[in-house]
Amino acid sequence: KRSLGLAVAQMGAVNLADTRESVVARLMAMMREAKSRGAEFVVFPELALTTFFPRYWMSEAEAQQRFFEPAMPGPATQPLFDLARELQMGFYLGYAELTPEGQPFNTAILVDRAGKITGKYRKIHLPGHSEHKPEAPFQHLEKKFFEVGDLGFRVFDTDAVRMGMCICNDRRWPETYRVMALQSAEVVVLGYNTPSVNIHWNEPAHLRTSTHLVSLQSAAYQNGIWVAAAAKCGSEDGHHMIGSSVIVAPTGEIVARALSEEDEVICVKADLTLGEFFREHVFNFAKHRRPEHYKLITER
Ligand code: CDT
Repeated sequence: KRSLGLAVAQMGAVNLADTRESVVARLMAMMREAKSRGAEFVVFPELALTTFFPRYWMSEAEAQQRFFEPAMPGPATQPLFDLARELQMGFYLGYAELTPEGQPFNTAILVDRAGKITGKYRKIHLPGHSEHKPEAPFQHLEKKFFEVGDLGFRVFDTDAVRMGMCICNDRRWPETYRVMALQSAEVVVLGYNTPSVNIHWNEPAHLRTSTHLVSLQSAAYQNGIWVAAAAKCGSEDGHHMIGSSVIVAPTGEIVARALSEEDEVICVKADLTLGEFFREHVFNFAKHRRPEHYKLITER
């Protein structure tokens, strides 16, 4: 049986005053713990290096200066790559990317056990708004601070596992996973920052967690894939975000779930052959899909 020691490193709050160096030290401590528990790959959150800054109104220039990475690895993040090579541990990391041309993206990378970047993804489904909402308790300015990702939903063979990536709001859209499953993804990894309060409508608090879970569980089952999702959660300077980081099997079942809203590692030995049964039988795409009846999906 092919298997992968798969860990999710949930993060508690990163406050505005926290330095990149202190955050990287937390990530490194969790990478070491994941290794000691048998992991070969660890998933870190979306925008893992800073507070979830789209909640604050400021200019694009100020956001880029304070929260974006012009280089990856950069001086503060290099130690994480060095540790990955030392421990022979792959990872997913979300961060705010500023390209040499000045384009801002909400980005995630895949890094292999040699500490080399093997894949990049730029968030496609950007939630929120671009205008100032002074009446709201906080902002959700992803549409102001980021451009729509331009790399599509690709898959990457990393240490002999076919992996796909997405970021936060992408996880709620079935097309995200289906496009990667059509490229034979075996594992989809993602990070998220989900505020407990929805500023757009009066959503009951419990739905923030249940819609998160139902999205991941249905996607895992309907595509015969493992899904591993890492939250940044807890109260960042008084702004609470949900936890419930999980690892979901291709059966749609949650096999590990974080209990806390703090830094916490969850870990499983993921049987990569499990998804094959689903992809050979009920979800044998080549045999049973009827794309001629799905055209509307790409036309609208
Ligand atoms: N980071 C992110 O994409 N969060 C969104 C919040 C949606 S409410 C504007 C999410 O889907 O969890």
